[in-house]
Amino acid sequence: MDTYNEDTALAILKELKDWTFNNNGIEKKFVFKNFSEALGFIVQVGLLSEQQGHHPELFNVYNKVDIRLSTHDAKGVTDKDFDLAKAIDTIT
Ligand code: H2B
Repeated sequence: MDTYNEDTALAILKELKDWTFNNNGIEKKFVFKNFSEALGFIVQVGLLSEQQGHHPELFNVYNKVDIRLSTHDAKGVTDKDFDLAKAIDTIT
């Protein structure tokens, strides 16, 4: 699968909300009311990931969840990452 360079990735990201391009991946930070809400979100992201066969890097501290998406097999950002990002945005 083709990877996108930074310029093209940034153009596609304009159609998404608050995702940034960093070090050949796309990233977004989420803040919730408490750990329970954050954990519920993580579980939903996990289910989406399993549906799509594509998995995020997740970092959680209490009510915060940082997500980083990249396609490890392709060593960059592909449509799989944008598809998962769009799906994640529908559950927030
Ligand atoms: N997730 C991500 N983010 N990148 C991958 O390259 C990847 C994945 N590969 N999930 C998938 C699983 C692959 O290993 C399996 C066999 O589909």
